[in-house]
Amino acid sequence: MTDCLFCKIVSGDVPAEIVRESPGTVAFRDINPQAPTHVLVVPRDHHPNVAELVASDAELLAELVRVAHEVAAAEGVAESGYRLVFNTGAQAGQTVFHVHAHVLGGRGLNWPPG
Ligand code: IU
Repeated sequence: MTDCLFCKIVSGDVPAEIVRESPGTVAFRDINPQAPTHVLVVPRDHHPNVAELVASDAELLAELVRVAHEVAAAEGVAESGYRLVFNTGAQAGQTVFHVHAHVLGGRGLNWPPG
């Protein structure tokens, strides 16, 4: 999608600090980190949210979750614990409608979330 920010990061038209890539995904640091580790993992293909992704390409969703765990391990937060978040829909706080997993870790995380 030409007007999608994360599509532009995937294509390299918008710069980002990329930390990991796989055949179907790209992982980059969130520009406004909410924890010492805050990385977004996105599919290269445009899908608006996780519900649409699992319906159309469940294997790609599995790859994305696998990469998210690899990011957590590489960042050194897999052992202590990390949070994987898919904000889905505006009321849940989704602001970029290209599905992305937030990988958050490196500090204690409260529950319930805000
Ligand atoms: P959300 O779940 O859709 O709210 O997450 C979008 C995230 O994208 C949010 O954490 C932003 O800080 C992040 N982000 C970014 O990393 N780079 C950008 O240029 C923009 C948003 I705009």
